[in-house]
Amino acid sequence: MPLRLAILNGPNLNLLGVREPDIYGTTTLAAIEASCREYAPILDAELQFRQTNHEGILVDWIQEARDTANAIIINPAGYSFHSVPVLDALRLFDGPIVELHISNIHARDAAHRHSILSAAATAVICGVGAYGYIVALQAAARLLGTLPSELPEPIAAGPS
Ligand code: CA2
Repeated sequence: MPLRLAILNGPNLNLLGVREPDIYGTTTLAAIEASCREYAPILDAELQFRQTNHEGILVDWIQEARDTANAIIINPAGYSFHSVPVLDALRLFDGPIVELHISNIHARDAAHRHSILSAAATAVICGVGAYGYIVALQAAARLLGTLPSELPEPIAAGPS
């Protein structure tokens, strides 16, 4: 049975590639989704890939993932820094949660430095740019113990 991964994106990420390319790069969210969908068969994964500008919708999708996904990959964007409802929803998810940021949030200003959601995450990836989504897919499969054995050795069997 394929791995089911919910990739959830928060506010303003629909504008990726359009504004502030020095921080977030020039890749659009549609191009990121296409890359993830290209990579998914290597992991035998089925993807939900979604973006919303609305906190309640993100909470609904996290709750929905309890029944439809084995792991959540989430770029919560601005909700990272203050959203208790998103934190509470993540805490109710039983599987691995990979929190992902395109930029290195630790190198940002004080308002963008501390994600309160990391307390509910299994893993946090940041600063890898748009490629972080591919790293997150691998991380989710690894955390679920389903990284395929035919992957190149450093990916499949690296240090645990
Ligand atoms: O680096 C990331 O992925 C972030 O989650 C992006 C958030 C930011 O608040 C976090 O600190 C780090 C901001 C997303 C805003 O999206 C934009 C898209 C295009 C241009 C400007 C912002």
